[in-house]
Amino acid sequence: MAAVPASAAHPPPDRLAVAEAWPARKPRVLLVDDQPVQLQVLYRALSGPYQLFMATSGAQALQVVRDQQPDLVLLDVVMPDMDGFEVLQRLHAERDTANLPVIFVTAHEGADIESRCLEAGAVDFIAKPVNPAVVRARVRTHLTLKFQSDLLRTLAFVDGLTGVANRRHFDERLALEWGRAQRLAAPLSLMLADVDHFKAYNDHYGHQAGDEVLRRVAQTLREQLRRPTDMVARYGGEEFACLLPDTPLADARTLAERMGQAVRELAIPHRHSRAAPVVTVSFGVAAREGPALRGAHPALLLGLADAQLYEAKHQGRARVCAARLEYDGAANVAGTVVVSPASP
Ligand code: GH3
Ligand code: MG
Ligand code: MG
Repeated sequence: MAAVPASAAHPPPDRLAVAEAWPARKPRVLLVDDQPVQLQVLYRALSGPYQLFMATSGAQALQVVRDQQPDLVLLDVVMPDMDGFEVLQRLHAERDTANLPVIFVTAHEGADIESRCLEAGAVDFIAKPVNPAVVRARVRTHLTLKFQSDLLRTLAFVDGLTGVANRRHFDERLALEWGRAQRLAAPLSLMLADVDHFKAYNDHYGHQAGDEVLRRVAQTLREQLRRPTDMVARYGGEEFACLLPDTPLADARTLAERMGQAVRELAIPHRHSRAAPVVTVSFGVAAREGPALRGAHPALLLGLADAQLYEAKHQGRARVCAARLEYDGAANVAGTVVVSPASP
């Protein structure tokens, strides 16, 4: 039989949903088998359209997953030391790899082993000796499903207009970070940023120009963040929220000042603002610091940031107001969390 050219054997993704979901880079596939000759068969079947990684033991496979973050794993079931079932179990136990699709490859035949593989959480099953065309087809199908679900997950967490995180994503992260900060007695800051006199901006320059302002403000706030754990989200309308783990109030306040200055420096004319001749933002910042505040809830931090934002608006806009969440002297009494002035 004449060799099939690689391009014909691996047609490019053509359907719209597929084309949108597949990344521009080559998909990454990890091949795991304790027998090098089996690895070679899989390698030959898949080389070309994919970036391939290989491992000859379960332990090595877990290491490659950590180092290379593949999109899909073809996993031999029977291996000495750690078999495929155990590898899969360990992948599912880790948050980062819990959704990594795994296709089992095994010489054992029969409905029994097949159903055991699928029950263990594999997305599919390929019998040895493998048929290269079947391997290619299954890999393509499962990569497509994987990229589509990645895309959906991303879309569910991103604000369509500005590209930053959406409210839902922010609320989830706030709950997580609040719990972590309370447990570790770590500082956590929260910032609410609201565009000043934005209704007047829309009225004068039009809604589309307003949308463009929101995009540029979101981008500018994001550019000022320094740590990978910092997050900016569209909280609603023309209001943004930043979550800053391990950041005490004084640092969050400095960051808010810098963000405010960066937005000013965009120099977007705003003839109908009473705060400045350009687009500006007001900030309310709140932080929890020190030991766990018993009985306190993340909504209290949000409420405090909101109260500070209100104060910033009240004082004339285009400024930062900040406060710390703490007890009012009666230590460890739930519900006595009060506003205190920011430390200098
Ligand atoms: P303040 O300085 O007190 O914040 O005044 P403001 O005019 O910014 O506040 P107000 O809450 O009165 O108005 C907010 C405006 O933001 C009104 C609304 O039309 C506009 N807005 C909310 N979401 C969007 C959006 O997605 N796009 C555009 N262009 N405008 C929006
Ligand atoms: Mg506003
Ligand atoms: Mg508002």
